[in-house]
Amino acid sequence: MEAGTEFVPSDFTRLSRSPRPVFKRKVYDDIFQGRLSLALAQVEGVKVYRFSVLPKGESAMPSTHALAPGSDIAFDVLEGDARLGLAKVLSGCTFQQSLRARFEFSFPLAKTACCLGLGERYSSLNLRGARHTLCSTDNPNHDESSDSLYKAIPFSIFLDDGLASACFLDSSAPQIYDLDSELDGQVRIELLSARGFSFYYFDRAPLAQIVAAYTALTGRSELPPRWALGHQQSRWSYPDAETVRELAREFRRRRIPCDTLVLDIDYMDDYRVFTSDKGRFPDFKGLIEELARDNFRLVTIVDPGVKLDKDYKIYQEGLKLELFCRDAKGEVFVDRVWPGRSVFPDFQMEATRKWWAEKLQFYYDNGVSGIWNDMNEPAFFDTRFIPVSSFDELPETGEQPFLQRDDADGEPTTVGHLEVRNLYGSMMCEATYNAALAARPGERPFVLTRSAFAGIQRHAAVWLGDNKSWWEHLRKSLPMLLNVGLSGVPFAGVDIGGFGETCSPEMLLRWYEVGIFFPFFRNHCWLKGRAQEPFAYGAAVEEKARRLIELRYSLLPYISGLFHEHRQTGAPLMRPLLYHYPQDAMALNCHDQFMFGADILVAPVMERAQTHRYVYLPEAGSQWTALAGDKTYEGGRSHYLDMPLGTCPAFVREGAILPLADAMQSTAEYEQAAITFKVYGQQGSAVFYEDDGKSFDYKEGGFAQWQLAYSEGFLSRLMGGHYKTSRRYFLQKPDGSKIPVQL
Ligand code: MIG
Repeated sequence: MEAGTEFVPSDFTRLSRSPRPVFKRKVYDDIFQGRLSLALAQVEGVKVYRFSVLPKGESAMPSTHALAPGSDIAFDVLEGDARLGLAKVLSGCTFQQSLRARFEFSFPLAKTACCLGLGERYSSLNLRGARHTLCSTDNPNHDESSDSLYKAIPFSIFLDDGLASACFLDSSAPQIYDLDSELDGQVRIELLSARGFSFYYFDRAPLAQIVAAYTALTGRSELPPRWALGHQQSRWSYPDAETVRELAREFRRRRIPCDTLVLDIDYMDDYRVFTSDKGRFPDFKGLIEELARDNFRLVTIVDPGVKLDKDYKIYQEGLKLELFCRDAKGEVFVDRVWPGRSVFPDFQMEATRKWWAEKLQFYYDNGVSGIWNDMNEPAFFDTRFIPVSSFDELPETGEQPFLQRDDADGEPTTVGHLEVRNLYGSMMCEATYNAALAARPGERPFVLTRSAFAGIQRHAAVWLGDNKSWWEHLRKSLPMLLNVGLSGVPFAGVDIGGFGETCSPEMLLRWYEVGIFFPFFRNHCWLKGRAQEPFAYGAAVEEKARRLIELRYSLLPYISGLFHEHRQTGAPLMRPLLYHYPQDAMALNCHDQFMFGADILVAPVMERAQTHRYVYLPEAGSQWTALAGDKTYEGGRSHYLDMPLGTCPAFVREGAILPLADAMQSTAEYEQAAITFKVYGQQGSAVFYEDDGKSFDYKEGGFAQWQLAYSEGFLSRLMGGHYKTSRRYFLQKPDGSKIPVQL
């Protein structure tokens, strides 16, 4: 499971490393002979150019499933030479096919441009000055040498002088982005593939508009079920029913809000997916019912590896239906993962996805609320991948670790695994999402995934895998999540407290201080370290953690509004400061703070034994108010602030009105909770959104969207929808007084 170690089959070593030291970048001639075309569409006011490449011998453009079905964006084919056309719109861009399975793009990068996006990168916010490889990899060691991680999202953004442009290279094959690592002012993109692909260029526009256009193309997240926005508690593993019951009791007894308990791999019978262990979970369904009575949801992990066991029904079925990946000799591909020797569903085929979705009914029949897809890069214990960045080109199909069959366009064609590896996780999630829809028609699914390709936001939330209980990983979670968000994925988080190693009480609190602003809000860790639940470190820590988690619940009306905003505009919830303040030089270089929506700025402490920090608040002439405590600060400068343990490191923009819910133990109490509209500054305005938090009725008017305004008095105007609640609403005026209001 270590990344970057050597590889099988032995043939591959031939391709792995150059025998001589290399002093120069290899330069290739162009050998391209296929078909090119350039087309243009206006998407969200952005000019989007599509440069399509069909190499000689390829008959059709393969589908990567990245584009949202039914997004019906019409591209007009542009006359003339496509290459020259591309060089004109993306000025100075060259394109060539260098080898049978290698394509290259290169274009100049403005001196001051900041590079963003590319999904999950172990990097600070600006990705410039490095090479970034996109090839889904289970790398449990996230450090400075990390390159590929679990996700591969080929959407790169270049921000310069207040405007952004972007590229989306829609291919599921490995890609390497060299973002001026040679300091020669060039972006070089290598695509290691022999198949056709499309390269989209988004012409200069404000960053928010670029993200809007990209998500118009690849889709946006539907609204998540409300419970999934609450606090989730996980561990590898809570091993038996009694532990789970006790965990639930502890949360309620201590009045620490929590919605969801998560079962990791040990709930299964010897790691066989679609089973539960009869000994440790004698009444799986009964346990879930019991938890539900106490307003807990249960999420279970599902891995793709199917145990190779001739007496196991799932294995027998998949074998008979020929749904598992096979090697070049036609043998079913076998590798070890948690169940021991295992086989791997070929999710590239629709038949496999349908079958998997049917099998997933096991969980829904038992009352499970959401599915957590792990190990879906896919990860193997034995097969080691040489970093693809050391390949000159993609190995021939027959030389790849195994083959897959692609039936996106009808008759299945055989394709080497590496051509579609980056899609494996996303295809598993598509199956899972559809399974949830089938099992619970009309209910919003919750799917969580580790591996993902462009467009994943349509089917799943993501978390960033095996971080560690390190201060550096707490710090890195900000820029990493920010780039994930800009890559179209709003519902994202990292393991609070850190997954590996051992968390300290101080670290847990600091992580919760910022974690309450992660869209996906889950505490998770392995079994080896110390327990990491919010009550694991004594009364003083518990009290502070409780207050922070309570604050998360009070923000739920605001958070629901942000998801609604994402659906309308593609905006992520966590945004770099430059998203809202692109002309502010301080904002441009800031990766230890972020905006949570347009109204809240978060500036957490992420160092051990640190009780103060500089907080930069943008916009001279405006005023910011601490979300907790109500102290005010001037905008347009930095402040050196006292931030003791347990602090809420958030500041609210002047002119905002935040909808804040009364405290609750779980989202089951949400509909009864009163909401207070709190005005920040002497006057304010806001859009307030609400719906039932569980169905898709919002697509047919089952929501209410209000325009709120306060100057001397309070005004509300219904802008859309007809959803009504019986809850009470209050207004908290600038002087602190609170009065009931009607919507
Ligand atoms: O090889 O299921 O990232 O969250 O607890 C480790 C056990 C497999 C990796 C996931 C982690 C999960 C763990 N999994």
